[in-house]
Amino acid sequence: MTTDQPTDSHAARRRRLLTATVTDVDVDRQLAFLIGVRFPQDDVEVRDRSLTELALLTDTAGSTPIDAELVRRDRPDPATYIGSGKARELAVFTKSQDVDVVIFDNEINPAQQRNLQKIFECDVVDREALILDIFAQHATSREGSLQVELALLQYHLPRLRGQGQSLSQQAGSGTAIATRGPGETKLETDRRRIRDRIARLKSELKEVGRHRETQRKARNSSDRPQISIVGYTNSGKSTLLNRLTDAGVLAEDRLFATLGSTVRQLDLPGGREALLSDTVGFIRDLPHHLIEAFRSTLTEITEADLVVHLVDASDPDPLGQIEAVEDVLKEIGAHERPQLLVFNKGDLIDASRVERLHQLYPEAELVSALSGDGVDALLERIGSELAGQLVSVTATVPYDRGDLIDLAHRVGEIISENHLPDGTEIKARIPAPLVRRFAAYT
Ligand SMILES: Nc1nc2c(ncn2[C@@H]2O[C@H](COP(=O)(O)OP(=O)(O)OP(=O)(O)O)[C@@H](O)[C@H]2O)c(=O)[nH]1
Ligand SMILES: [Mg+2]
Repeated sequence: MTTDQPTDSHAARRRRLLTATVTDVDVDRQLAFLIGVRFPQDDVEVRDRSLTELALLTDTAGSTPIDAELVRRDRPDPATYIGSGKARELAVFTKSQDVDVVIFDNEINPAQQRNLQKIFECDVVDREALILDIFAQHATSREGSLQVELALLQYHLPRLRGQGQSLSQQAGSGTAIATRGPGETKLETDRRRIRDRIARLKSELKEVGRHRETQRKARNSSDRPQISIVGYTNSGKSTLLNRLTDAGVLAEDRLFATLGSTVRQLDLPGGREALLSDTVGFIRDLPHHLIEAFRSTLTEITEADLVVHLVDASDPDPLGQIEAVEDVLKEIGAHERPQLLVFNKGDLIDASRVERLHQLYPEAELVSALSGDGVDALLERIGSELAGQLVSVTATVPYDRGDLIDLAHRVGEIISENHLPDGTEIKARIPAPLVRRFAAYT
């Protein structure tokens, strides 16, 4: 970028950012300038898309991204990430535009953040802080608020420690002796307060988690299989839940519209019942602190009988989104659950893209949660995926154990049923964990 004479690509990027994000100009919104850094091993398109996504995140967080810059570097500068010369050059521009906040797409450390704030003379944050901020603004449930606060404090704690190190370094060099005593003491107090609060939040969350576990167990006493919809943020998970179950949850063209999780009963073809849940969306480089804090919300996924991985087929980079979601699934320990890949927003893509996705992922389903196209086939497919997990059982169940016959009807497939003098002879395919309930009658 040149600060006085924007180049073509600069102007084009600005236009794209603005049309991608700013729906109406609001003078009260903070103005943000975005910076991404591309290293030699990075794919330029991927970094560019990541920067566009950062613009959407910025908009979601309530700031207006006025411009963005993709800086090339061989490696990060230890003091300022982008190099102090580049930082000063960009600062001329941001000051001339009254920018309130500079947002980095890449992760910057606490020392770099402080140095950059001095140069830009405004707030400097990174993608992680931005995502945490969005969660903090939008968390509504008690559990969600506790989780977000925990993530925020864990993010800030090492940043406080960073200040402490610089204070003691100054003290060691003999330049800031006067500040050492009170500085260290205040820092110690702040740190202790934060640690105490973190401990309290963790124990409160444990309590909430126990409650959630009890609810989950109660729901599950009926042994209905559990299906979790997962996917990149804005891929249409809530729309699909609504389409399949009349759940009536909020679905919006916005990143992170959903921050909690919702469970609804799903009626599968053939009369089987299952539980379907929708939860918080994932994103590239989802902050580790958030994953940690939201672990209990995400447990549902790690215990699902089937994970429906929903992908926005109309996204410029669906494969990148799939990878990002796989990364999070791995991190929460859910990548080995049975998974069904489903492309959504089929109404928005042309035949050649359908063909290409089909070649790349022949086993995947394609639907439009919005129009309902492909949804019946998806239900059939979910039914057969779950049925693949069924095992055959033949038993003669006494008439006073009608509950077992009901169970087989609800969660399994009935092959035959004969009423004999000493009970009902049933041949069925049922989920493996339930076979032992029939053991006495086989
Ligand atoms: N054209 C089209 N739009 C869709 C489809 N499914 C969802 N959408 C739209 O995509 C946007 C996001 O949908 P949501 O259901 O909120 O997505 P989500 O995955 O729950 O998103 P988060 O909760 O924010 O992570 C909404 O504007 C939906 O109307 C579809 O099949 N076709
Ligand atoms: Mg949602």
